[in-house]
Amino acid sequence: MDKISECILNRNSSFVPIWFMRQAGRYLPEFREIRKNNQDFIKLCLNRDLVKEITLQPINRFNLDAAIIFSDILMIPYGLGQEVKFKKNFGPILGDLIIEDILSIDLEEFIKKNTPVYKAITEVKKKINHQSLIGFVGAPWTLLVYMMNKQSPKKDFDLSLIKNNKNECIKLLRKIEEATCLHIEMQIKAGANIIQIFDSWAGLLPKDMLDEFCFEPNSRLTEYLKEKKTPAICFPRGIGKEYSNFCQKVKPTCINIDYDVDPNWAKENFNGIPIQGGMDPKILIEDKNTIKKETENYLNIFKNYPYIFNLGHGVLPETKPETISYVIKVIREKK
Ligand code: 1CP
Repeated sequence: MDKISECILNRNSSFVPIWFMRQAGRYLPEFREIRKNNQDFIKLCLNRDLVKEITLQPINRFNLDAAIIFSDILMIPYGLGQEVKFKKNFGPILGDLIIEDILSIDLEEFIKKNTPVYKAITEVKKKINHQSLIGFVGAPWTLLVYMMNKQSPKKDFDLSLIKNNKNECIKLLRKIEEATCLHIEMQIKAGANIIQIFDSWAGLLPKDMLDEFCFEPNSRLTEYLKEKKTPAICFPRGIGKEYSNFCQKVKPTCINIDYDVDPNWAKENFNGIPIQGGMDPKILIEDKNTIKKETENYLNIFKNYPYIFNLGHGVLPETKPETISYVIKVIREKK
């Protein structure tokens, strides 16, 4: 069994598996080189050979316990027929959304559009040996936010966009969930053995909307994954103290904490559910002593607890690749 499955399915705490969110990405010069010649990001995500190469870049450099397929959560809106573009120094820009059209779309078409993603997973699987192969999806709420807002909510987001249009949004949420299940199923069939569910914008939800828009869809996806005997790592970023309710209601196989979550509090309040991540990615920009101290802090807290080392969000583009090697060394020397 791969180390991550052993840690989160058997709750084995005798070792700490390591991987990083956005381990393939802009902090790696070899990624920037490929990106420079491939301006169209969606096209890049549909290029089987390059997806395989980019996914393996961090695996070839570092002693990691998992490969995560190089793709994007916005492949779901793309597959559902909404235009998705990425503008330099701005982020994603989505095209007009006609909810009626999306609701009536045939999901065969969705699979067809995303087939290169699944093929790339199968290719990566052939090239790795002991590592886990992580597939992923955006949670329905986070995808709904991008689809309705048509750009990152980081810049501008008004909840009334959804509140004033609630019935239609719920229908759309369900359609997204259906496509998400299919995307999960196809990734597993292609060779992914763990699925991470990114609810990156769960923190935008007021308390009275959390159940319907976050807990319930994550719950159904986690259930779906349990039927498929595949571990689910959930990441409801930004929900603060609601993390403990999330664990109680969703019962994920593993929960990724963000850097605002106190790791000691998490350990005491998540009912033994394996934990992943937590450390602020900004720490990796600091000096070696700080990096060592902060990394060891997480290891000490989770000493006898099933824990996967990762960050509280993705690796920042300004991180030096050597820093990733250093963090791995600190962890391996300690445990
Ligand atoms: O060169 C570039 O500008 C591309 C940057 C980039 C990369 C490297 C984007 C655009 N996506 C990715 C890959 C990606 N996206 C991965 C690869 C696998 C790995 O981790 O190595 C993953 C898991 C994602 C998932 C993703 N995409 C999330 C969830 C995780 C998170 O960061 O919260 C989200 C929200 C997105 C949307 C997205 N795609 C790209 C960007 C810059 C964003 C974020 C936009 C925003 O801030 O709202």
